[in-house]
Amino acid sequence: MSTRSGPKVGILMGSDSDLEVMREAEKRLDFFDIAYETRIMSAHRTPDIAAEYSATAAKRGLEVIICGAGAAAHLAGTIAANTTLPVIGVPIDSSGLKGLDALLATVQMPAGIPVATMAIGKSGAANAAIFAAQIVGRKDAEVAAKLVQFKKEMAAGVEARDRKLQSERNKS
Ligand code: RP5
Repeated sequence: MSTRSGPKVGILMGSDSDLEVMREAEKRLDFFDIAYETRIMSAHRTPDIAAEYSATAAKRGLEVIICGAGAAAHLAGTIAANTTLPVIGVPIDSSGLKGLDALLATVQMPAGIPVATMAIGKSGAANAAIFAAQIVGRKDAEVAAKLVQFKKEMAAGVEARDRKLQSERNKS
C-alpha cells in the first residue's frame, strides 16, 4: 500500500468472489506506489452505493476507476454513467461462460459512455492497473519513471529467458 497521499485509483468489484483476480491490480498499483482504495459494490445488488461512489469519486480526488465484474457485468458501465473519470473494465471469469459474457457486457458500451475494457481475468486486472498508472503518470513524474523501469525490467526478463533457452539448446 502506498504511503503517498489519498487514493488516486478506485478498485471496485462486484463480489468478494472477484477478489483473487482483482488482487492482481492491487499488486501492480503497489509496484507503481499509487495509492488506491478497494471496494465491493454491485451494479445489481447495491445500485445506490455504486451510483453514489461514482458521482462523488472525482471530488474525492480519484483519477481513475477500475471495475471488475463477472457474468452480466454492468458495474463498469454503471460507474462510467455517473462520472467523467476514465473507467477501466475487467471482465471476470466467474460464470459458466468463463468470462465471455462479462467481456461482452463490459466492452459493448453504447456511444457516449466509454469503458476501457481489458482482457478477461488476471491478465486484465494486471493490465488495468498498468493502464491506470499510465493515466496517473501523465501528471506524476515518479509514476512515469516507474513505468519506464517496469518496461525495461520486463524486456530484461524476456531476454534472460531467451539466453537461458539458447544456452540449454546449444548444450544438446
Ligand atoms: C458478479 O457476479 C460478480 O462480479 C461476480 O463475478 C459474479 C458472481 O458473484 P457471487 O455470486 O460470487 O457473489 O456480479
